[in-house]
Amino acid sequence: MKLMGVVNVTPDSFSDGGLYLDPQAAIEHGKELAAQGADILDVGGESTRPGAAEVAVDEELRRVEPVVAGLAGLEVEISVDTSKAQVAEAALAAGATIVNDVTALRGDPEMAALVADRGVGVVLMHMAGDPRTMQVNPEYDDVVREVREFLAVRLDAAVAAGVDESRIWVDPGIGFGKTDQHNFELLRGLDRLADLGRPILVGTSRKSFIGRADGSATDDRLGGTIATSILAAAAGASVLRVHDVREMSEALKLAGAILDPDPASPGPALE
Ligand code: PMM
Repeated sequence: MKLMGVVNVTPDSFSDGGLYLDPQAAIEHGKELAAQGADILDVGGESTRPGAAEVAVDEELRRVEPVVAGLAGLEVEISVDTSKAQVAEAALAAGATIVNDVTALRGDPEMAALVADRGVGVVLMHMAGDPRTMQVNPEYDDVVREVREFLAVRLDAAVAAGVDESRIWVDPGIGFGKTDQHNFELLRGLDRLADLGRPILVGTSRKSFIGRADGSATDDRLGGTIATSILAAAAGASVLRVHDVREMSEALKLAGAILDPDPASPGPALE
């Protein structure tokens, strides 16, 4: 199980927008998440929340590059959350080793070739529509089947473009063109994505469907984040993208001791 800690360098992300717009503050935040147990730091300069405005490439570069450079050299991998090849290229040059592309390599015609050429990891995420329109009446017959089919097609396309299959992770895109029920169905049915044969990344952290289910405010969704993430892990997710790394890491230790006991160890002490 891997934990991906979120380092947003944006003025408008839904949960932490504006908090870490200053590169130094974002770097400090990333270091803190690494110390708390993050395996990967996901640096993003463009908000993908519903209705978010697009960010010009120069501005995204200006936000992301110094933060990736400032975090490079830590004992963690760095992913860049972008769908722009120019931003990915600069981030890879600055030390990132994974491209987290919410468009699954559809957003920029140069992206697949870049990932293939650099031999880096890539996250292929499902999104219906784009962030401006995706929450307008999303419809599926069987959301798990359709997300699975989409990911299978994008996986084939990535491999055909020369991307090393062993470096690809897939992601159902919780909240990206889905109703609350769709999100629940996906989390329940995650095991149906297992036969894609690739690690599954899930990001539920602080998302609005949690707030609609339990009445919590954006920066107060830890309970729902932990519940959804642990259930996702139990259903087959192997990478969790979260803002609250310390708490998630604690919760995972307990869940792991129960779900994945090491027969050689006496189990957790009952003190
Ligand atoms: N969610 C957000 C941004 N990037 N990337 C992946 N792979 N999966 C996600 O679920 C995902 C993502 C939105 O959350 P944020 O605004 O807090 O970063």
